[in-house]
Amino acid sequence: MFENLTNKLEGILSKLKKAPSLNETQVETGLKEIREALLAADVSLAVVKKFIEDIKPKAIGQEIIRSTSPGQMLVKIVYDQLVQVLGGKGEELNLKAVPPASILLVGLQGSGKTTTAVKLAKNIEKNYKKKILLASLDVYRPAAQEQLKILCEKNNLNVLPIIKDQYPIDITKRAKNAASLSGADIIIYDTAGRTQIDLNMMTEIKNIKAEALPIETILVADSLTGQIAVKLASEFDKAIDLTSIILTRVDGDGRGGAALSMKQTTGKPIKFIGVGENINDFETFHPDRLANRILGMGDIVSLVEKASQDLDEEKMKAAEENLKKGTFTFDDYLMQIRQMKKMGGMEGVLSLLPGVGKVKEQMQNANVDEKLLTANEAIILSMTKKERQNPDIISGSRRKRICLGSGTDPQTINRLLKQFKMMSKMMKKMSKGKAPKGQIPDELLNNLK
Ligand SMILES: Nc1nc2c(ncn2[C@@H]2O[C@H](COP(=O)(O)OP(=O)(O)O)[C@@H](O)[C@H]2O)c(=O)[nH]1
Ligand SMILES: [Mg+2]
Repeated sequence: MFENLTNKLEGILSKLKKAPSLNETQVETGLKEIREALLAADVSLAVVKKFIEDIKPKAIGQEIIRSTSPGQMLVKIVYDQLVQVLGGKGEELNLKAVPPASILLVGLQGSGKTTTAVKLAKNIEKNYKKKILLASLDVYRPAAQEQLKILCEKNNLNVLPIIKDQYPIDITKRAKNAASLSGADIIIYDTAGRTQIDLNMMTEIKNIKAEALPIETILVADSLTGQIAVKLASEFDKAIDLTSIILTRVDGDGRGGAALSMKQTTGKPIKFIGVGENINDFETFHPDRLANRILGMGDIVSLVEKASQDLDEEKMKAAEENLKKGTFTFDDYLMQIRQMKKMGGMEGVLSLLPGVGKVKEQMQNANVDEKLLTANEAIILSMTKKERQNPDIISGSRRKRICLGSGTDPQTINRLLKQFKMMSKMMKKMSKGKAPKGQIPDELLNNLK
């Protein structure tokens, strides 16, 4: 899925991501290519415009320039924006209602409603451990009700028995009764579709909705229809207030325009995608995972991590400022320990010391114990916010609590407290020019062993 867009973005970004430096023209060209790729993927013009407008200031601004690896940073910026456009954190199905809660599936004929009703039921059963009743309100298409019944029976799902010639509203009432009697938590209504939206269809759905009082009104839309699916969603929403979207046939969608335009254009989140004809070909929609797939770079995750590590350097600078001001706390220290572990060595944190001339050499000779870092991290994590800001309050009973929380012994805690005190004292001295620069005093170094 989304192969076309993936191929294009991969081409554009892999050229840029290796560049050791990027000038404004290169970035501009890259953005223009991304714009074209999105348009070719049938993403709506308004969404594309906003996409480029949002990343532009970041891409040609400080974030790229200050970054140690501008190409990778650009990948991260594009990735973040993709996640944003796809719906940010993503939204879960809303099931917070007095049971039986109703879910109403609407959409055009052939969009995949009946198949989706069954897929969704299986998904809810598995992930939310709820008892479900399905009911078909499609009294127009021959054998539509039987289709749902057969699918449900095949998949061990409860389905409302068919009574011939009953109106949709009456079936809805019957479903509510049956659900109450059988103790079902959720009713999923599969409704009739038309080949296009018409007044009769909307009136019928409105009436059904008034009877069913659904907590979720979900449009099932065929992603292969691209912008038509998005327009359809807007129209349905205007008429009957949707709560969410399920996109089907995403397995065959090489472009991805509907998925990328839906949230921003309609304001409604995509909650699931159908990715095949089988009952299990159904996935919770995760914007971040999809953005990963779309960027199509197996190494994107590590790239992004690397990029955010670059951002950590800014936090390190802030810690350095605190250090100089003498307001260095255990929170700053924790951040340093983590950075240090990432960088795979003690040098990182000590490179913060003003004037690091001989530090590296000293460190290598001193054999600092990396395990101690992990213990120190556990200790700081077991401290309260207050204790991290003001370690002087750590009394006997607090120390005992920290011991238990971190799985260390009082000795290790004392050593960390002593080390921290010494460090901040020394930092203050150094920043005031009262201590020799470019050298770590032996007493501190010994404490790190
Ligand atoms: N490839 C693929 N086919 C699907 C998907 N969802 C539904 N279909 C197929 O689309 C056709 C119509 O589905 P149906 O549920 O009957 O649509 P309805 O008219 O909206 O109820 C069936 O052949 C389904 O197997 C999907 O996510 N991927
Ligand atoms: Mg159907």
